[in-house]
Amino acid sequence: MLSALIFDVDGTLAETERDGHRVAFNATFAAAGLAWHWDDALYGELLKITGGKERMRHYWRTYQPDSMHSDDAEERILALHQDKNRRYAEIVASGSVPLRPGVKQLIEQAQQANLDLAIATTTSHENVAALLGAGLGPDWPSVFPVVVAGDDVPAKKPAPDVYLKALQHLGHKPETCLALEDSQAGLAAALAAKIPCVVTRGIYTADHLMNGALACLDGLGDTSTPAQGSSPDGTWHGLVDINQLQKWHASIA
Ligand code: XBP
Ligand code: MG
Repeated sequence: MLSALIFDVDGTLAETERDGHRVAFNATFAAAGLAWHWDDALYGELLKITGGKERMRHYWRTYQPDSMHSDDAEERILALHQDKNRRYAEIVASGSVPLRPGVKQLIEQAQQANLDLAIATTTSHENVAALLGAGLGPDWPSVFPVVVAGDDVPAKKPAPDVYLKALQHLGHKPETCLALEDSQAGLAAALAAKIPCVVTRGIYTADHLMNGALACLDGLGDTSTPAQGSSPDGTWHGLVDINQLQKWHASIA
């Protein structure tokens, strides 16, 4: 029986990457006097590297090795990341990065069904607080009592670490939970922790291979725009609500 939903954050709860993190990274680079600019297409490539600090390190080494000295690069990357997160928090607090359609409703339905709710993300606690504060209001920590962030564990997604730690906090077996993810790396992380996973593809993950997903859809859907994709029942379209997730989950028990 389904006992908990474990949500990814970036791309799953909201389309935070293109209009949130990316915009904040670029503003940070400009303010720091770095001639770095991540356009939409390049950012899609760079997302293969999970984690903002890791992404900047990779970009510096691969694309702009002469732009920083190795002696103080690590220190600068940490400072850039802090500034990026401050700017990201301002962007999401302005309300310009809303929760994806159906997310708030699904969370409310899961609460009514007495399911536990958790977050397993690559991003930081501060960024989760900024997004959920704006999307769910100040009481969001009572909605998500378990939040595991990238820097809480040795390895970020696609490693299973954040999911394994979330399972520990929840006290549930992996097969009784369901992960919600938007990306190949997130799906791989959930499956490596043996948690069944429903994927809602996003802007940057429309062409990711999603082998092993319990269902793979283009979103949760809403009353005017049903979700479409594949499910245990074959090609599927409709609204992904808690009853549907419970049915899909029961089909693999
Ligand atoms: C997605 C990520 C993150 C964000 C930026 O995380 O890879 O790195 O792009 O966040 P998820 P930080 O989908 O698991 O939520 O800069 O805080 O790393
Ligand atoms: Mg994601």
